[in-house]
Amino acid sequence: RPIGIFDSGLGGLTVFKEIVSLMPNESIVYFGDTARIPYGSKSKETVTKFAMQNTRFLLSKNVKIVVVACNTASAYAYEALKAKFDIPIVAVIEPGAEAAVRATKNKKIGVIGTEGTVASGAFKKKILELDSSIKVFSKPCPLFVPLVEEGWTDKEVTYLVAKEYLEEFNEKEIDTLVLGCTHYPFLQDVIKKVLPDVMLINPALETAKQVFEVLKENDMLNNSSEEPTYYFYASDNLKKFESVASIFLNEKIKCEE
Ligand code: DGN
Repeated sequence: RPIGIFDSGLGGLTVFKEIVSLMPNESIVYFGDTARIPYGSKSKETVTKFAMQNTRFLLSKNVKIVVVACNTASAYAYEALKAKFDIPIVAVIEPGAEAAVRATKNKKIGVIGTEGTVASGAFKKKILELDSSIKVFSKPCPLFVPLVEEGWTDKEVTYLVAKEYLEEFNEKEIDTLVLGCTHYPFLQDVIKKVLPDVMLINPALETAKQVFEVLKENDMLNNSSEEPTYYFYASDNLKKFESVASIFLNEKIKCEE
């Protein structure tokens, strides 16, 4: 049975990529909710409803685990999904928070994400649960998602926006910053220019490691030598999904509705 992944759109392909590189035997079904992106500015109730529907869709494809690759959906709906569905569910918040706590030396961590993710306080809560002596500074950076979607990852305007959002973290003297939104790892170079001495945490990589652990614990890893299959579904703009995903993954993909 395949691994199921969903995101509000294309950004969760960062998680897809990390899972493929860590578990090359595993088949994957990916769903991008391109008809309803962005999740970042919607309410908890709405995002939770979408997350439930997306999970049911993946279950209809017979997946063995559901990976919530969207930070906003993880922040708002992870508990509800766990309570509702009788299948392992992994979300991006917990692994990202754990990696940040391991990385910080001066116990000052910054968290950036969508308005929804920051308003939920999910990263902060998880970090403080792990170490209550840590200081957490959170900031929503809503303009980052459209800049990445536009492909403007190395434009001057993106640097200026990053400077405006992030310069305050230099005064706060954080040594670690959680890139708490699927799109932000694409801006690592620009963010590094504003915060050169800060360690950047990409939750996608940590999430892939957690998926591996959960599958292993449940004896669900695929041990057969059959070629894995990858299926991509999107709820709108299939052609755009295909072209951007093909560039991003370095191979041609087909996407179904
Ligand atoms: N995937 C969303 C997240 O990680 O929060 C970002 C895109 C969005 O829905 N705004």
